Amino acid sequence: MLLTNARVATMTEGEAVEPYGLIEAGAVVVQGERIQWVGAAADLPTDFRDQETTDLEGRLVTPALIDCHTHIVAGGNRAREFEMRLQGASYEEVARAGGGIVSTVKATRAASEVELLADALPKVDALIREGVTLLEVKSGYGLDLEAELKMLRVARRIAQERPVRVKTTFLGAHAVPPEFKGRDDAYIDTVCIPALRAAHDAALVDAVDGFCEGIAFQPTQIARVFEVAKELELPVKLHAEQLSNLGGAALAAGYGALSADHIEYLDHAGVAAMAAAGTVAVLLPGAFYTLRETQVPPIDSLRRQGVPMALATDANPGSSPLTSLLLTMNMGCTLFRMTPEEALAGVTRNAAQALGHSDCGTVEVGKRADLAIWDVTDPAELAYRIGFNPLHKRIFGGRA
Ligand code: DI6
Ligand code: FE
Repeated sequence: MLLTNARVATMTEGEAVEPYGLIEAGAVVVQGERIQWVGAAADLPTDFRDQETTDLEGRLVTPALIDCHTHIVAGGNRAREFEMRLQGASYEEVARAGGGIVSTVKATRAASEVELLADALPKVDALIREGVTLLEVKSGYGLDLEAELKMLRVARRIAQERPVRVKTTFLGAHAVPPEFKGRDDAYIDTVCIPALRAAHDAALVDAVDGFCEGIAFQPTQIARVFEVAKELELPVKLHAEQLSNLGGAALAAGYGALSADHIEYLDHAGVAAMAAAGTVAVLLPGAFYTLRETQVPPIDSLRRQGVPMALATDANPGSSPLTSLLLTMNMGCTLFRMTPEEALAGVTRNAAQALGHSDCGTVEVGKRADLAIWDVTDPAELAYRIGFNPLHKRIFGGRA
């Protein structure tokens, strides 16, 4: 397949590279699943010229989008909690009153795999319609062995039902379930860790996550889970510094974490630890917006220290009922003052890095042909519009 007459935002990095890695009057050659050539059409080698050619009429080509942090498999919804919070209850107050994550746990435990899948697919479809080809899905609403495994099996099923790749993350350390109230250490040792081992044995886990927060788990408890992850040779990541600063990002960085996520309350020491470890900052403006948070993540500091920034939906029924990466990009710019180029890198190259994927996220020779073709010419337009989807076509592993 030869795509011509395109503006290609390759999103490659480097000294002599244009913003967005932009190539004008570009062409992309796709062979099977892979990108075989990309560059200015004028430089196209003659052996690539006589192929099935698509004239893109000046459209923009970018890497396909990647949502690197979702809780898209979950039972029920939390519209009532939304109402409570609008009447003044805080997210933490709702959680302490037995609502919040725990109410989704009840609904998730009660749901069958078929029901959970049926609930998740329309949301996955919304992402796909915006050019997503890879998403991460976390467990963490089961909080017992069987229900955690059930969630992860549903997450794996998504990739069989839809043309999309899925990375699964074990998030047993998400909240203390009601039956362990006041016994959080016992929960970690007798449920969370055995469930992680069982899920790993069933080949259901690609990475391990936790929620390090006053209303969830302390750093010492997260460390116990991460020790097991290390033993199992699974990469880790962490919900850190979302509502307060417990030093979670630095803890995660100490384990060579792929990412530290949320990080509104991250301090300089945390940024430095992430920079040293090569840990990606996954920013989740949907949760910031939904919770009407006012503390903005330390974007300038992350930028200055060269910490790669990714953006994700955090799609979940409580703090971020959001299934649009384009809107997430807009929020990253408007709420966090990221540049449109950073926003696009955040849902492509840096999102791939946050998932430990080196085979996608840029338009480069040898990478998977996961591409998005847009009815826009200026790449900044992707982050600028609100509630408008200019996707012309999505290419998944070389298939339109
Ligand atoms: N932080 C979040 O934003 C999600 N999980 C977490 O640790 C939201 C979880 C929820 O409210 O259901
Ligand atoms: Fe989350």
